[in-house]
Amino acid sequence: MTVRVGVIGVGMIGKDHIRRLTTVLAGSQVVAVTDVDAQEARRVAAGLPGATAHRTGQDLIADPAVDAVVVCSWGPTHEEYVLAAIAAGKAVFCEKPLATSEAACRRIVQAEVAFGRRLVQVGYMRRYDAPYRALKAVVDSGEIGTPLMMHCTHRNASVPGHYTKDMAITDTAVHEIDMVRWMFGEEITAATVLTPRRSRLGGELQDPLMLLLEMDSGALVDVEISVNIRYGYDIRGEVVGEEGTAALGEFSPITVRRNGLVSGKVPTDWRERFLRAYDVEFQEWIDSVRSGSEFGPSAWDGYAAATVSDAALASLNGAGRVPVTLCEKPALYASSR
Ligand code: NAD
Ligand code: ISE
Repeated sequence: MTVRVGVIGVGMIGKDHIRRLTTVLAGSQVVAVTDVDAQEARRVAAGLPGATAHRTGQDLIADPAVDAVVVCSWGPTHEEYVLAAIAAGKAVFCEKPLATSEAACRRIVQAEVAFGRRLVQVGYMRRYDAPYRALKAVVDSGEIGTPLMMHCTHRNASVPGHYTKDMAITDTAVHEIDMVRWMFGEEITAATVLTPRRSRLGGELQDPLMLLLEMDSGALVDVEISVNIRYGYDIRGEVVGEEGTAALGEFSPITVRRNGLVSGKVPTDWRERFLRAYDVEFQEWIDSVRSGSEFGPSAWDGYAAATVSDAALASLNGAGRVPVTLCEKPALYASSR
């Protein structure tokens, strides 16, 4: 069975996912697209044999030719489309964040629980990245002892003009928030945001910022978020255990030694750094839709990440250390995290 996919939002990542669904992966066909920029939606549809450009996301979800939905529009629009897909009983892959507040994510969780079966997967692709998977395997093996801390760095060369102060948490740090829940296999219990001296390259943004996450076990995670670092896209992570440390390797595929210097390539952006992770993530999603088997990161994971990101936002806005409390986990998500 070929999964007929409809894509909502044909901006940067929407186009990249359409490319991988169309030319890289097996088992799917993009049959419909939509965007508030209707002209762009028509242009993208014209490049996809047999695809329809729908006027709205709701029309796309209702289209009987669409088996499964991919949501790649801006974060604040996700809730509406994910709820509509659940109401239509269609599998939905939603780019992160699932929604931009804890309350919106809770409504999605409630709708999916009421439906009675998992339909939602959230685009937390670090869980599919080979270096992150290797790091987690070392942590899980116990070879560095009990994990005590993790140091994370999340640097973007630049961000688009519509990027707001809050997005440093809801759009950027949310990747680490999800990743450490998965890496440590436990929930986050408190968040504190510290604001260092501002970079003049960040304009009105508080850039950089430092996020401190407290894990249920007492382990601590620090995350540097810099979104105008200019030199490239730099993602780092090091877990400190009782008996050793384990860190993601440098990402450059080659190292050049010349004139007494050693140099390597820094990825330009997330498309380059996580290229293979997105491929694996989407192939597994297509296979789950085809076979009806369990999906990856769930609505519960999206809810947990949004709850922590709400706490971090409160901290960024002056609330200091903010504790995190999750609601009771529904049985539908027993295996989630
Ligand atoms: P973008 O601005 O390039 O594209 C978003 C597109 O959505 C635009 O074309 C816009 O016109 C369209 N849009 C906005 N509101 C809409 C609506 N109500 N209905 C239909 N279309 C609408 O942004 P982007 O960088 O592609 O990000 C899109 C989403 O993907 C965001 O949630 C972002 O956080 C996520 N993202 C994830 C990753 C990742 O690493 N997993 C990387 C980049 C972006
Ligand atoms: C973007 O939306 C992503 O998800 C990227 O992975 C992240 O690095 C960037 O900061 C976000 O804006």
